[in-house]
Amino acid sequence: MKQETIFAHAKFSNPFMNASGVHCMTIEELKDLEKSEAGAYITKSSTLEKREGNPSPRYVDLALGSINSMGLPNLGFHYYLDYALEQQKHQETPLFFSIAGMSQEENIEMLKLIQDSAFSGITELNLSCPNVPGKPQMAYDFQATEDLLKKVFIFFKKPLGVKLPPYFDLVHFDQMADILNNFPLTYVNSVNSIGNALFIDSKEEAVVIKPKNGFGGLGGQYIKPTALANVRAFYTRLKPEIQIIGTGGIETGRDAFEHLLCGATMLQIGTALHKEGPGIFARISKELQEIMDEKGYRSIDEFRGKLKSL
Ligand code: RRO
Repeated sequence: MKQETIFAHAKFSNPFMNASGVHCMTIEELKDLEKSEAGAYITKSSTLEKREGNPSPRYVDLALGSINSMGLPNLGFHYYLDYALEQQKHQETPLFFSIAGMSQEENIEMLKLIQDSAFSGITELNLSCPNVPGKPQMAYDFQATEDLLKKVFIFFKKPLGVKLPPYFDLVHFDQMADILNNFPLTYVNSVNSIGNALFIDSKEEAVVIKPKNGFGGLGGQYIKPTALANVRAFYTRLKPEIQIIGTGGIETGRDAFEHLLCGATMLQIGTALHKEGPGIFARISKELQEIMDEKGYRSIDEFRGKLKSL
């Protein structure tokens, strides 16, 4: 395979990893990812304390994607930090650590604990969970995002990326990129699920998930064009030191190729991993390789970001 990827000054065997939330809640699931063909993997976004999350059914696979309103269930920050510290002693696959505090203070507290720990990997700050009733997606509040990052970078010196929700207006891409360019961020991950979609079973005349009267985050094929737009928009607006992780609608090697053309460096898979399991990483990496061989590309760097305009 010729998919070696340099990200955050480290080398990865390929660009593929899970999207936080899928197959990464328990140590057992994390271990499955570690022994898969993924180039890296990431923990479920955590809060300081363990959370049960929303009532079930709260995740449903759809023909063209998925809808979820998990509500940030997780086993608590220290469960994942203890695993990460143990894992890095005999690391086979690099591990990213995801956090999603319910407030600015909680995010700062977790980041201080990471800063003061021996964790030497990359942290992802999730600013875009759409599913906690009463809690807006932080990154739709531009001022709050800027305030948080100002406070964080006073003390946080380890590699840090942010997971963003999708944006739908060019002015919003401009405004968010202007904010992010002021900080020593390692990466931007676009996109989280498209928040608060409503999927209906017309035979039953009912919604398909229980929380929030059926409203939930949309993932999978439905969202690929939006994800590609967000990857491209940030790739063309952010300073080159800020790399991009492309997430949204990656199910085949061709989807991966498209995200890379838009400028992504790493690629996260959520819905399709949930449907297929960790075996997806070997398949998708093989499919990407077939496309690269057919086109005569010897490395991803030869085509990354090189999407043509008409
Ligand atoms: O747990 C969730 O409901 C969830 C989270 Br934290 C997130 O960031 N994105 C998503 O689709 N679901």
